[in-house]
Amino acid sequence: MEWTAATITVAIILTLTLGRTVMDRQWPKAIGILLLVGLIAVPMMISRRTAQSDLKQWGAVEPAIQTAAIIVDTAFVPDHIQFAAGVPAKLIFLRNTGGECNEAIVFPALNKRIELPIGQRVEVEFSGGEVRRLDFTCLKRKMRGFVEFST
Ligand SMILES: [Cu+2]
Repeated sequence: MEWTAATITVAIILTLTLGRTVMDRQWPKAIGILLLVGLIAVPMMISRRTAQSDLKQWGAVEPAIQTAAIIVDTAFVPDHIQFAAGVPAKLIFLRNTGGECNEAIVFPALNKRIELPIGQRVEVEFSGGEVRRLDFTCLKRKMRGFVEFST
């Protein structure tokens, strides 16, 4: 249900009326109002859900995915990425032959180790819901980088 001025007004009136009937112990009236609300709200919610699944079927509500690539050499290039919070994100790591302990990277906060075979594209996906900064390092923690989700 959309929270337009009209639906908010109706909701306030119904809540006040319902409150009064409950205080006056007019139970049949209170039940009547609740049934009325159900009769209006349930079909609205069902039609809304149907509309959304139709949209999904047509690919219209597929979330956009932010992507960025990082070259892993003797350093991470670039060494930090900025993403918008609340949007799914994908980091693509591409490891060159440079560096000593780059066969994997670590995201300490996620307790995650990601193997980086030379010359292969490795994708790391984030739901991106929260505002946060995630650091990552090479295995000896000499090379450092981070990805930041901000508003
Ligand atoms: Cu290293």
